[in-house]
Amino acid sequence: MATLKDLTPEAHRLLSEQTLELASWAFGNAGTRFKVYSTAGTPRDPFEKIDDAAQVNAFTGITPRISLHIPWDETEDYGALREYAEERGIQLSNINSNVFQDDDYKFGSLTNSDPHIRRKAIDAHKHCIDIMRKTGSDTLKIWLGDGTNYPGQDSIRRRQDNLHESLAEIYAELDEDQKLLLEYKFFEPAFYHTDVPDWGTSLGQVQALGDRAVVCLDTGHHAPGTNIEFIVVQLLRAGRLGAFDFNSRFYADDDLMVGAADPYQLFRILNEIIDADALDTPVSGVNFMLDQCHNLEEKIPGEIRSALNVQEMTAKVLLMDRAALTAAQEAHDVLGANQIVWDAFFTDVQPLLAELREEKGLDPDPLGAFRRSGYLEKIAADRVGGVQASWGA
Ligand code: AFD
Ligand code: MN
Repeated sequence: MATLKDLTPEAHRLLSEQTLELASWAFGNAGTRFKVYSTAGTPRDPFEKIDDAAQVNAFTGITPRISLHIPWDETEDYGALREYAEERGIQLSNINSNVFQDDDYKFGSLTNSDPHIRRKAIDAHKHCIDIMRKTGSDTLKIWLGDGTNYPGQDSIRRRQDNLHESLAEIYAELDEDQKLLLEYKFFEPAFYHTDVPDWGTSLGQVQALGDRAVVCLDTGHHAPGTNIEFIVVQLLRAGRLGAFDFNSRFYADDDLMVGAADPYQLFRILNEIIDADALDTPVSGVNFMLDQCHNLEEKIPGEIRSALNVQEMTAKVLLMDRAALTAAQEAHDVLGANQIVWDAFFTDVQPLLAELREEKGLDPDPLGAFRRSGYLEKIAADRVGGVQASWGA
């Protein structure tokens, strides 16, 4: 069992200053291609999503940012939305493009063989950049559903060339203080090949653009058994790890609560982050985000639980004696080195986290405190009528 005194002053600072970015779409209705279930109280617009995100931050103290998704979060007045968010302690952050839900993109968006479709997709990203200038966002996040379903359907090589050309035009549109975040996913919605399927493709494409293009690693976007922490090391060494989309999976891109399927994997990922001194986002430039869909569980509690899961694994890693680990590694003390990692993973950090929250003036039990707040009952009663937000599939 560990308490705050078991942390070094620097580890205490890192844990205390840790932040995560929430996704606006986590608060909307979500589901699968078979059914999107609705929940009483679901937000009807980005303002209500910000209200819900502000609840997660109010009880956890570590989620002061929100990613928006365009057009799902399209609004008349982004200045008003930004002001509304900032009044509630929430910063509008990454802008996620969406060129995967329009019939014109059936055979691809930025990779499409038809230059008119590519133009439409590029312009959709330029629209996102315009929005970034109004929200004060510094990152354009791109995930493409582009790919093919059968061998021979299209030219894999020409699509890569089209992708580079399209991304280069989008990248050139960015202001000097803005960056491009390219996310990969190994399959779905395309089933034979995906145009940005893996970290190597994303890395190659961003390196061809310039220094302000980086990779987004979504933890649910790898084939089963992938050593994700290895990819973390490689992208960090290349100086191109821009962000995580944290979630967890049992089978595919399940978008489940981070850590729920494999907390040890989350621990190992954070271990490589801390080993590389990359946890401190303002210094490392690595943004830690949640990208999840709460199909069945209540959304705000699901986001609180997820943020606490990341915080818990981070605390465990920060407790590890890295000097002893390095010494054991250099001595080829296999069992000793593994024992250090193992012991850290199984350390109970709840007392430590309770102390940390009390230091911040927060309830030591964020989830219980939120449930006692009555917020869920209030929004279920107040948010009647209108059209509930969903990811619009
Ligand atoms: C979907 C994609 C990807 C992306 C997110 C937001 O799989 O993870 O980051 O939508 O566009 O989950
Ligand atoms: Mn993602």
